[in-house]
Amino acid sequence: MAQTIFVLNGPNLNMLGAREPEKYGRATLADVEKMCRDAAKRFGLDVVFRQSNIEGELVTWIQEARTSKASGIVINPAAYTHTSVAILDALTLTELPVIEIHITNVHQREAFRHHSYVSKVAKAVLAGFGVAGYALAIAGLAGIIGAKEN
Ligand code: CA2
Repeated sequence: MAQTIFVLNGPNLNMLGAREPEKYGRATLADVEKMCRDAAKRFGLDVVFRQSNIEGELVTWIQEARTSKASGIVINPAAYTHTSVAILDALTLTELPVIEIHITNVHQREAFRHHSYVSKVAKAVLAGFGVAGYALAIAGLAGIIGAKEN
């Protein structure tokens, strides 16, 4: 049976492609979902791809990743990266491998974006590759969970 990974996206990422293309690029979230599905398919992985503007909904989905026996999580927590102990706690409790991804290089931006709660639990962090980082994150997670490229 194929392994499943969750790709979770935090607040405002539904605006991708519609605002600030100089910062976030022109791809929409639907384009990112397709990229993720294509990247995962190379490794024989199924994808649950979701976005929410609500912190608690992201916490519930992180818990669902564990109860549904997913193999790992790729997450762009967006602004909750810098504020959410609840998301950190949920990710810690899943005991699943977590890859944190940011479209922009958060370390070149405002000081409040330099700290990430999620990095405390993430196996790896990607930032600054644009939306291509999602495919890189999936390839990295595939290696961690032992999914072979087909
Ligand atoms: O670089 C990233 O991926 C971020 O996670 C994006 C967050 C930001 O708060 C983090 O510090 C870094 C913001 C997501 C907002 O997404 C938009 C997309 C298109 C247009 C406007 C906002």
